[in-house]
This record gives sequence, C-alpha cells and structure tokens, in this order.
Amino acid sequence: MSGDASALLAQIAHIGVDPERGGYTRPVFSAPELELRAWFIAQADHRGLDVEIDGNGVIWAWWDAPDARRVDAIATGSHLDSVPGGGNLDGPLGIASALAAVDVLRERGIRPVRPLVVAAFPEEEGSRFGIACLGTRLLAGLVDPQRVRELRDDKGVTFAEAARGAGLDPALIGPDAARLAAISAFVELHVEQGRGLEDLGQSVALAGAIIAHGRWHVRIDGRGDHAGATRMADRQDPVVVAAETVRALRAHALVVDDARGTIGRIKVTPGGTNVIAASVDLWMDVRHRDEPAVRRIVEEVTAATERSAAAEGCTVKVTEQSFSPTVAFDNGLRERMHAVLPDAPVLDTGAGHDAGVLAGVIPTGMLFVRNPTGASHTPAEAARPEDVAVGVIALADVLETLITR
Ligand code: HGY
Ligand code: MN
Ligand code: MN
Ligand code: MN
Repeated sequence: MSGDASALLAQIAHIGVDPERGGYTRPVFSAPELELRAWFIAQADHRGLDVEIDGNGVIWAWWDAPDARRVDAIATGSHLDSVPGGGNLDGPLGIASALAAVDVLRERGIRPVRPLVVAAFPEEEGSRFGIACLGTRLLAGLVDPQRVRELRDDKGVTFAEAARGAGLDPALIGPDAARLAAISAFVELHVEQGRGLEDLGQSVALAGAIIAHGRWHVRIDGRGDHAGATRMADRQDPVVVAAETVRALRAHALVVDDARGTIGRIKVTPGGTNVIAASVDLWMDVRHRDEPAVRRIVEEVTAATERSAAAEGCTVKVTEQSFSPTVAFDNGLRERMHAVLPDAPVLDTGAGHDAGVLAGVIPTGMLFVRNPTGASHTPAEAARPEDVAVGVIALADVLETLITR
C-alpha cells in the first residue's frame, strides 16, 4: 500500500456514493466527509504523523524534523469535501498523493531538516455553506468568523452546529496567523480539471495561474398563486425573471473572450407544479482571467434581471458570496519546482483551489495530474493509475527538495 495513491483512493471509493446523482456527494462535516476525515487521520496515524485539528476543522498531519520545531514547515494537501455528484479525485487525489509521497520519501531514507505537514482543508467546494475555500479563508483571516458561524445550509443547519457535530468548538473558528507564519511553502497536487495534459500527452503539469472567480446569490421575490386561477396579466412570477437571469448570463459571458458564466443551482419556492412560485433563489458562478471583466458581467446580468423584475412586478437582491481574484503562483517556488520537473508544462486553470487562497499569504505552488476526460465536478472525472503514480513521484521529488534544505 505504501507509495500507492490509487490504492489509497480505492479505500475510500465506497464513501459518499450518490446513487441518485451518480458520483460522490460528500458535503463538509456530513457523515461521508466525517468518514473521510477519520480515514485520513487513521492513515496519518499509521505513518506516525502527529495529527492535530485546528479551530477551523483543518486537519494537520506532521512529519516533524529531528528538532521537532514546527517552523519553516513545508505543507502539502488538499480537501476531502466534494460537490454534489462529483468525482473521487477532486481533493482526495491531493491528500492520497501526499500520504503516498511521505511513503516514497521514507523509502528513500529522506530525513527532513524542516517539518512536512499534510493538511486537509474543510469546505473547499463551498457546496454546503456557500463560500468556496472556507477553511483556508478562515485560516487566512479573509472571512468574518461570526458570519461563518451563522451560515446556514439548505436544511437550516448553521456552520457552528455542523462544526460542533464534527467535534469542533465553534468559538475557536477564526484566523491563525501564527500557524501560517510557521509554513514557508504550500504545494497542492490536484487532478487537472480540463484537458490540457491530455492534449499535450503528458502526465504532470505545474500551475501558472487561477482565473478570477466568484459566486453570487440572486433572490427574486414575486407573488405565489394558483396556476389555474391566475390570469397571465395578473402574475408576478419570479421564475420568469430567473429565466432572464439565465439568458443574460449566457449572453454576457459569450461576448467576453473566454469568460465562464454558470448557474448550476436554482431553488423554486414552494416548488409545486400547479403553483406560481413565490420566490426563486439561484446562484451565479462567474470567472475570467481579469477581475474587472467578472465584475462587469455581474453588473450587466444584475441590470437585466432588475429590468425583468420591474416589468414582472417582482423584487430582486444580488449578494456576493465569495470572490477570488486572479492568482499567479509564486515564481520562486515554481522555478524550484520546475528545476525538479523540467519537462512539466505550466498550465493555467479555471478551477479554484485552497492553494489559490493560500497563495495570497505564503509561497504556493500546484501540480496537476492528467485527467483523460478533462471533466470534473462530475462522475466522469478520471485519472489513469500510471499518471497518478507519476504524480506521486513528482510530488515526492518536489517535497524532497523543499524539506531537505
Ligand atoms: O469551483 C471550483 O473551481 C473548485 O473546484 N472548488
Ligand atoms: Mn478541488
Ligand atoms: Mn472542485
Ligand atoms: Mn388545489
């Protein structure tokens, strides 16, 4: 089992399987994700790594240096939570590869002169509480802890309640500058979410940049009524306004070179076939390499929605949930990684990552492993075992250079 990330992934392949959607549904602090957290802790314990869980629910598994001082540490890792109906690789591949890389380094007889810590960050997808990379944003002090405590999932459970259910003390949620100051570099390995490596015919790439991306909640209120008893002229139908939002987002994303606009989640209330909706909630995900372009698209779509709402006698409220500016990864670290992996191409990505958040506070780099389908956030996400194995060795080689000097 040692050094074999595919075998480690096989151990969790039964956890959080979603028969209705296909793939995996592992919301943060849900039963499946708690099972994955326990698996990670058991794997870390099995390797003699010293495990601690911080106030935000980040699991840190330490391979200490001989002097046991936890300064100038090298961190690696990723996340265990998933989107609804996601793959088993987005997140867990980075964790499994980090554990396997520890095995490889030990087999090489490597003795760290600085500690190596493997981290599992909670709520990277933001699928349960709405804010992407919530664990790393809390750690870095980029989101208000009280706002986070009060976030509610779609069943009304607060983050504080869910955290308590995971054995955490919500009072301890918040930034940890001292911990970040003790980390001198972070390297995340992740399955590629795109076909760059497949088209290049290579197994591993370095990350260049993450495009700017954000998510907005759109709430449209109308007037619920009977589908049969209400004349068309008398309606204030929020679904009609939502349709305009969908149309406008597609139209505006198409006219801006390589922008990405998505509405993947819409909630109609009360949700009866013979009921005119009282309200609609939808969430927009908008991305582009330039932040101003993202902002412009959101403004245009908001204006179109407001026009449609006025015509329909509805009201609308657009609220920013989270935003990540364009991230360019640390050149110095990437040069060191490139020295180890001279043949690896450098690819930008449209997918957000915890590494994208941490890049704002510590030198950060990413490795991508080939995904033959290029698909992600779907059961079609894939990685060949031979590419996973190449990824583990690449990560081990990068970590070896970082922890031995
Ligand atoms: O949404 C993203 O880009 C990431 O997979 N969380
Ligand atoms: Mn991910
Ligand atoms: Mn993801
Ligand atoms: Mn009736």
